[in-house]
Amino acid sequence: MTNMTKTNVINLTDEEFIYPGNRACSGCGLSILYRIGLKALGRDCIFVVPPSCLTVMQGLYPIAATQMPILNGTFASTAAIATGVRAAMKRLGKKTQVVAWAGDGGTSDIGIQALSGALERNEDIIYICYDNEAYMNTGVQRSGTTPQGGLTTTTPYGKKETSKNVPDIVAAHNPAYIATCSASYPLDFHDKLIKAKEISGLKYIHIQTPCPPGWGCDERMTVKIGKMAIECGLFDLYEIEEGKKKLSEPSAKLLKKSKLRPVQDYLNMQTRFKALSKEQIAAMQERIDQKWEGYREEFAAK
Ligand SMILES: Cc1ncc(C[n+]2csc(CCOP(=O)(O)OP(=O)(O)O)c2C)c(N)n1
Ligand code: SF4
Ligand SMILES: [Mg+2]
Repeated sequence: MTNMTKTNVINLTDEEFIYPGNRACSGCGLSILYRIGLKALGRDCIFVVPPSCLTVMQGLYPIAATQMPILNGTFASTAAIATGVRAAMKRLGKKTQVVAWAGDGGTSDIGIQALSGALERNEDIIYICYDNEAYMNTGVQRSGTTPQGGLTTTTPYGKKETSKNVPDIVAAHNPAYIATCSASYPLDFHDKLIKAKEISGLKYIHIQTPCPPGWGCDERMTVKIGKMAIECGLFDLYEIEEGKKKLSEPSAKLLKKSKLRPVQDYLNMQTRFKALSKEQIAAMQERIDQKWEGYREEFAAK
């Protein structure tokens, strides 16, 4: 975001787009994102949302929490519905932003074919995946993005498989814009949305979203855990435009450090990782170290 003023708590609009009081758990990372994200999107937008914690948070007419129109669809068709709504808006000569906003289950597993199609056609929509790393709304079942070793009700001894890297899958389609975000940096998310609104074609935003009941942590630790994921180099904030990847500030500043915080600090904050063995944690640390060695070579000279 080089050509625009960064948003801070002083210049962030006071206007609210959700009514106070909703059904999110206290400490929900999604509720932080939703409130701030709507401030960036503004009133001229329509949401397309599959079953998820977000549908519960938004509520049902006539007591919906959100002030903008929302279409609730089936899991498999989120990106397809958004495509159709955007085409209708275009036919009416309207610039209305169409925003598909889905969970990790709805994106990485059940909705991936419609998303892949929309990506390939480079549809003019914003697609947001808030990744709380499991099917939370139905009681914490494993999803494609649940980390290896993570405890869920369907992986009671820890998930065996590695997680899908959804931004990488999306990047293989070469859409107009990709960004990763964190619920712990809502203003970074805000400004990436402002930028996405100005770009035509498909804009994909993937957000790591701590969830206290699903991750097994105290409600007041949400923001700290999200920040820790970045500080230990596990989850990285970046943008990809025209095929070029650029680290965003919270991650870019880590390039100057020769050693990052150990991933163990992040894992210790959540009971979902208590089944991990020492060997699994060492392997995880090794993968992070290798990734950052690559980043230092790739970005340090620029
Ligand atoms: C086809 C279909 N399968 C299962 C469900 C039940 N269901 C509703 S919400 C949900 C969990 C969604 O998980 P995710 O997309 O990660 O969103 P989260 O609940 O974590 O916010 C499931 C499985 C459904 N509504 N439709
Ligand atoms: S289960 Fe997690 S994502 Fe869902 S409302 Fe509660 S804290 Fe938020
Ligand atoms: Mg989820």
